[in-house]
Amino acid sequence: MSELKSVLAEKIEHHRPRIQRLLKTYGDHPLGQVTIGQAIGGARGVKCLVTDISYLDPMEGIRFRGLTIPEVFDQLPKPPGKVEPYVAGFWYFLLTGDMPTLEQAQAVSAEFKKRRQVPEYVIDMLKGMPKDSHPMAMFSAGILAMQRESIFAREYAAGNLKKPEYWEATFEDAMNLMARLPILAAYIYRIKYKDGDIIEEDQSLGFGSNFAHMIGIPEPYDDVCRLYFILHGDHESGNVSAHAGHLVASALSDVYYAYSAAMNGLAGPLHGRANQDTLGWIQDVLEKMGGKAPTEDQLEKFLWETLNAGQVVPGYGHAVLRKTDPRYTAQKQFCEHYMPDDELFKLVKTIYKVAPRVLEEHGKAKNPWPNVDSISGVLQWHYGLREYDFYTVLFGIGRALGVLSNIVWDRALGYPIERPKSVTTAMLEEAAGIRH
Ligand code: CMX
Repeated sequence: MSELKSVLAEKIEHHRPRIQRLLKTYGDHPLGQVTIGQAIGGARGVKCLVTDISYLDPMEGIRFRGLTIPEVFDQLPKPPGKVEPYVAGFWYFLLTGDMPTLEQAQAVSAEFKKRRQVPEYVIDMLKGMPKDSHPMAMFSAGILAMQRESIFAREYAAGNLKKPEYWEATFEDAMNLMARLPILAAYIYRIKYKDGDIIEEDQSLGFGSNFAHMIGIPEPYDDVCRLYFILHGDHESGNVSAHAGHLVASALSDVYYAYSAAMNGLAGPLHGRANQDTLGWIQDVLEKMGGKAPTEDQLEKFLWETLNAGQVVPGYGHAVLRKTDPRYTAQKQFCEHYMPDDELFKLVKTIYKVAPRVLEEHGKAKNPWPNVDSISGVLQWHYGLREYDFYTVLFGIGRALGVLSNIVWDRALGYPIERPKSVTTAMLEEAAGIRH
C-alpha cells in the first residue's frame, strides 16, 4: 500500500465514528431552515452538504483544509528550481489534510507517472469526433469512454466489495483518473488545434510540467499550469460541478461516470465556461476598438451594452462570494510579478475599476466583484495558449483534485444516495398561507 493510501486509511478510521455519532445521536438536530425562496431559487445557501476538503466563506473566500490560498502556496513543497508547488502534493493535502513533505509529494508524483497512460481507444474516439466539437464535450466523452477501466465498477459487479472497503477501489480509480486527466486534455488540444500532431509524454516530468510539455509550450508555462490547477482545485461542494460529481457518485456510479457528469456542468456559461467567455468578451471589445485598448468610459459603454442585451458580464458575480475572489487576487499577483506590461492584463485591471460600479448601478448582481474566471484566461493567452475555447478544460483538470477527493471520502464515510424531496407549487402556496 502506498504511503498516501495508508495515511488516508488511518484518517478515515479516525473520522468514521464522528459521522456515526452525529447521525445516531444528533440526527434530528436542525441545521437552519429552508425557505420558499430557497426551494425555488436553486437551493441557494441551503446547508445540506458535508465536506472537510474546503470551505467557502462569503467574505474571505476559499480555505483548503483550513488554510487560505497564500498559506497553501507557501507551505506546499515545490519541484526543485520551480516557483509553484507540486500538484501531486496538493492532492495529498486535500485527501489527507496533512501538508506533505517534499518526499511525500514526490512519491505521489511518481505514482501518477505510473498510472497516466490514456488508452489508445480513447485517442481513436477523440480523433473520430467532428472537428467543431467543443473541447469540453471531448473531455467529458474521453473520461466517460474510460469507464471500462473502473476497478470499483468491476469489483462491485463481481460482489467482491464490502461497504467499508468501497473507498479503496474508489481511491485507486481516482488516482488513475487524476493521473490521466492532463494527458487526455493534452491529446484533445493537439487533436483539435494541431492537426493531431501528438507530443508524447516525458516520464522525467511531473503532473504540470508534463502537461505543459505535451501542449507544446516551454517553461515557465509549467509553473502557470501548477498555479492554475491548484487554484481551481476545489470550491466546497455546492457548486454545479462538485455537486454533480457528488450526486452521480452517490448512486455508486464510479468516478468516470461521476467526473464526466461534473464536467458537463462545468461546461456551462454560468460556471467554468465563463473563463472562455471572458476572453471572448475582451476580444470583442478589442475588435470593436480596432485593436486599441478602450478607456474607462468606453469600457463602461461596452459593459452597459452587454447588460442591456440581457447578457451577464462573464467573470463577475458569484453565488456565495461577496467580495473579490482570492483566486483572482492570486493570479493578479502572479501577473504583476511576471507579466506586468501585458496589454490584456492591463485591460483586465481597467475592467476591475469599472465593472463593479456598473454592476452595482445595474442593481441585480448580489456580488459585483470578479471571480476566478475574470483573469485566468489572460495568463494562458500571455504564455501562448490562445485557443480560448480550451480554457474550461484546464479548469476541469484542476477541479478533479477536489471533486475526486470528495468522492473518495463520500465512499469512506458511507454517504447514502442523494435524494432531496420535491414539493408542488400548491404545497408552497399552502405553506405560505395563500391557498386553502
Ligand atoms: N452580469 C450580469 N448579471 C448578473 C451577473 C453578472 N456578472 N451576476 C449576477 N447577475 C444577475 C443574475 O443573472 C440574476 O439576474 P435575474 O434576477 O434576472 O435572474 C441577478 O443578478 C441575481 O443573481 P445573483 O444572486 O447575484 O447570482 P446567482 O447566484 O444567481 O448567480 C453567477 C451566480 C456566478 C451564475 C452569476 O453571478 C453570473 O452569471 N456571473 C457571470 C458568469 C460567471 O462569471 N460565472 C462563473 C462563476 C464562477 C465559476 O463557477 O466558475
